[in-house]
Amino acid sequence: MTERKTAARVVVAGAVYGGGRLLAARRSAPPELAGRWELPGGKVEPGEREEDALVRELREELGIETVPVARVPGAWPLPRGHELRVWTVRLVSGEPRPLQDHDALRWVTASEAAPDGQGPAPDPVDWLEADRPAVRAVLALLGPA
Ligand code: DCP
Repeated sequence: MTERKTAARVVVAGAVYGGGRLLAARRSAPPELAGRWELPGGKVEPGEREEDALVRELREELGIETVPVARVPGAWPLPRGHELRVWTVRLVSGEPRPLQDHDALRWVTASEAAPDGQGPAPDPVDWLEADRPAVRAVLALLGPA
C-alpha cells in the first residue's frame, strides 16, 4: 500500500496595500482569537487555487475586488496542521468593510505594522502569532513605505 502524507491545509491571507499602508483586520471570532489582528483571508477549499481562494475570501469578508500580485516567500505554521501563506494583493474596487469574521479594520504604516516595534509606534498592531513573521516578510518584500 502506498503511504501518502496528507499535505498541510492551506490558509491564504492577503497583504492589501496602498498609499504606503497595509490593511489589518481585527478578528471577532472565535473567542480565543477575537480582538487580535490578522492579514485577512481564509482556508483554501479542496481543489481550489490559492489565488482564487484569496480573492473569494476578501470578497466575502471585506466586500472588495482584488488581484493577487505575488506570493510572499515563506509559510507559517498554524494550529491543527494548517499553514499560512500570504500574497500581496492589489485592491481593484470597493472600500473594505468588516462584513464577517472581523469587527474593525485599520490601514497601518510600516512602523505600526512592524511586529517587533522598529522605531516609535504609538499604536502597534497586536497581530495573531502566525501573522507576526508573515507581516515581517511582507514588509521585507514591500520595502520601506
Ligand atoms: N489565521 C491566522 N492568520 C491569518 C488568517 C487566518 O492565524 N492571517 C488562522 C485563524 C484560524 C485559521 O487560520 O485559526 C482559519 O482562518 P479563518 O477562520 O479565517 O478561515 P475560514 O474563514 O476559511 O474558516 P471557516 O471556513 O472555518 O470559517
